[in-house]
Amino acid sequence: MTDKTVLSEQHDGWWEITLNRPDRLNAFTGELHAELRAALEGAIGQGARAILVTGAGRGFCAGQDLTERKLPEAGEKPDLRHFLHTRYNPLIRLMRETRIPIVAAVNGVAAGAGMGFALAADIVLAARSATFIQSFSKLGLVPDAGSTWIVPRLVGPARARAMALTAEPVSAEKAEAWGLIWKALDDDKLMDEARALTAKLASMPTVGLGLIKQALDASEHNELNRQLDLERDLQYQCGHTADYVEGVTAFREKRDPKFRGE
Ligand code: T3D
Repeated sequence: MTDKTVLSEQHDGWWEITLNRPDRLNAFTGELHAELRAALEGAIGQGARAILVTGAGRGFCAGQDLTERKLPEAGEKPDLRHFLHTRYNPLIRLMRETRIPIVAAVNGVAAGAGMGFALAADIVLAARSATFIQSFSKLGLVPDAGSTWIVPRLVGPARARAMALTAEPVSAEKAEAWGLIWKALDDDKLMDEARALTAKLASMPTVGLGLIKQALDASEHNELNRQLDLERDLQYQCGHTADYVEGVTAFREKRDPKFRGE
């Protein structure tokens, strides 16, 4: 037993990070934010080549812990900006800016900022029983944790607006059909597949994968000519890696490559 709100387990080149407040569906508190940031930064700092994030118990993450905030008395004006500025925004930036691939295994409901957290991962797998909920509108809030940016880009404006305005749950299977996530899996297969995928990513050319993330992120705002130039420049960098040499050599020698992440 542990009272840690985030568990971090090292494997061969990859880390599994688990939100651990199962009785609160892993809702975010200040403590959980701090432990999650430390776990992600620790894994990256110790040379992780891939990271898996998931939730303990029956939920993935129910967003902000709604019992943590002191509600304002008459006349008081709380500053919710502070919590986005110091907690959610740095978390989403860290996940999007790291060159290490992150897989999310959404084992149950992902609501509010918990959905934004899941979608900040590079590849999102979900159990068929999981649901995705933009629950903010029920509280008089706007979607945060990057949701107003990523959801319309993934599913288009019509679905993004309806999700945000109605707060209706979207099933994992519909999320897959819409392109919100990569794959919905049978509940009992989720963690095995997520771990196998993360281990596979950790054995791939790490520098190249990081540059793929960079290229796809940049394409969100680049026009074609700029993106073509970027592809040229990133390919130049790839050509200097040992993994590029290993990949081509292994192909020519008709054997499996052994990438070192360099
Ligand atoms: O303040 C700021 O920083 C602003 C930023 C906000 C970012 C946000 O994320 S706002 C959105 C916050 N999240 C929500 O609004 C979701 C609230 N939860 C729910 O709507 C439901 O729990 C779910 C739809 C996610 C799941 O429903 P269900 O029926 O499967 O489970 P449940 O019975 O509602 O929840 C189980 C327990 O977890 C329950 O506790 P209990 O009754 O057994 O003692 C419930 O209170 C607790 N729980 C669920 N979500 C939260 C929570 N406790 C605290 N905070 C939660 N977000």
